[in-house]
Amino acid sequence: MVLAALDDTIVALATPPGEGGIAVIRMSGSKSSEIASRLFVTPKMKKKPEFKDRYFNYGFILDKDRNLVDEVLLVYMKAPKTYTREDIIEIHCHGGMIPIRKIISLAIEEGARLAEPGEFTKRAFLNGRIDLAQAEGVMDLISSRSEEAARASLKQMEGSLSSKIKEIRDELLDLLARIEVTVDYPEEDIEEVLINSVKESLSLVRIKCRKLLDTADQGRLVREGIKTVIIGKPNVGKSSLLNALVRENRAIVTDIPGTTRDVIEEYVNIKGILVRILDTAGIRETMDLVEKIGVEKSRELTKDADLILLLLDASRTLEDEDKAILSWLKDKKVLILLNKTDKPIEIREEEIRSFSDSTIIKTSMIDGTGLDKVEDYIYNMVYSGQLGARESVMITNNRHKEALIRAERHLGEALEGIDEFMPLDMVTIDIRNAWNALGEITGESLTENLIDKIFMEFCLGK
Ligand SMILES: Nc1nc2c(ncn2[C@@H]2O[C@H](COP(=O)(O)OP(=O)(O)OP(=O)(O)O)[C@@H](O)[C@H]2O)c(=O)[nH]1
Ligand SMILES: [Mg+2]
Repeated sequence: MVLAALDDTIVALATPPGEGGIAVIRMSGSKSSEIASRLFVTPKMKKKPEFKDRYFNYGFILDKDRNLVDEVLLVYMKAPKTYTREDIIEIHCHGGMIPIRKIISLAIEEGARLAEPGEFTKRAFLNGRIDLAQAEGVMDLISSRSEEAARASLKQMEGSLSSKIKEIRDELLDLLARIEVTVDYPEEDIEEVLINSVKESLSLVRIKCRKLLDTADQGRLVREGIKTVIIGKPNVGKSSLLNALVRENRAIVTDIPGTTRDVIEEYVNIKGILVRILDTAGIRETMDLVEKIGVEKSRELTKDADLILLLLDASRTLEDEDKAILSWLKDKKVLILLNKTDKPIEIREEEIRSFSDSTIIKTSMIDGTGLDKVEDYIYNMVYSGQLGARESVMITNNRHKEALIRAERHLGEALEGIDEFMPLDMVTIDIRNAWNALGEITGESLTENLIDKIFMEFCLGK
């Protein structure tokens, strides 16, 4: 990989645009301190030739005609112990569009360049402070919408995935070295022993890749949230369940069957996990066109749901509509809720069991019975009750998943090659491919263009 020239100094607003108490403008590069010293004056209106490392400087920003632009706090952070490993200046000004814009353009007039999206983090990467997976962890932390997503991003930012990948790559490199030595000095008996040990190591590495890949489903749920669809015949309490889970009266609840006509969507945080809940129109045979479209939509939504909450009215016997829904939800991840259990129970669990072996929970939206169990079920869906599962490395990024799939495939091809008695130096091609695919995760084996593309998707000022 070619390192880009990093001799210019970049500037950008690091806080979100809009009005706020303060805004932080950040500069990175060898000229940051020099540029800042030309804009900044102390309360005694003296220019400051030099800033002390990691100290807050109180003063003012003046324009070229020595007009006051804003009252600020300025920090200088000396390279290399900074976010980008370059000299950094942060100007904490008032959070209004005018001072922000003026200060940035003054910095540009003095020789800085407006940063591209993600460029500060890109510099941290190019200067070797963090690898690509860690940089992506930073971005995921910024955009995470639940505690668990933030936790996973933080771990990635700290390098837990990177060190796992490094460990696997080192094993492959070691393997390649072992093969190389014997290919250069071919002796029959060494070859035999070598082939067996290569095979064994390859299988072990492949298992490690697979284990990582197995966490990708969990990773997606943590990152994007669990898409949960509430479904059932009209009037069973679907909208009441949505309201109970989001703890507000979001959806209209009436005793008239067919109240909900369109899909209602809400995000809720259940034990730190993001859950996207969709309340749908009750499913029944209907002549009403609007309702018919709603019913169709409800069915459509169940197709890519992570979890379906099927509500049944416990105070009535199982009806044909319930049976129909139960049959088309076969092979789906369903949690059955027997609702209205505050009333005398008429429904028979054995009858439900002849259609489905999904978990059944008794609930009541009137007194809140069973809601804690529903929440536990959703939480356990992600962490599947495995002890320590929360602590291990998790794949949350599609790019990483895709690279791992390729690495795993190359390792499979290498193993096949050995089984088909291919010469070992041919097998090394597959091993090398796997090693490269894994290197894409940390950024070591990516071209500059692809790296640029990844950072361009990051947000401005980061
Ligand atoms: N007794 C009792 N009544 C409930 C319970 N849950 C909901 N209800 C009542 O049942 C009626 C229908 O509730 P909704 O939440 O609107 O039902 P829905 O499934 O969304 O109905 P549609 O939108 O028409 O499909 C309302 O009168 C609720 O107050 C419960 O657990 N027990
Ligand atoms: Mg409803």
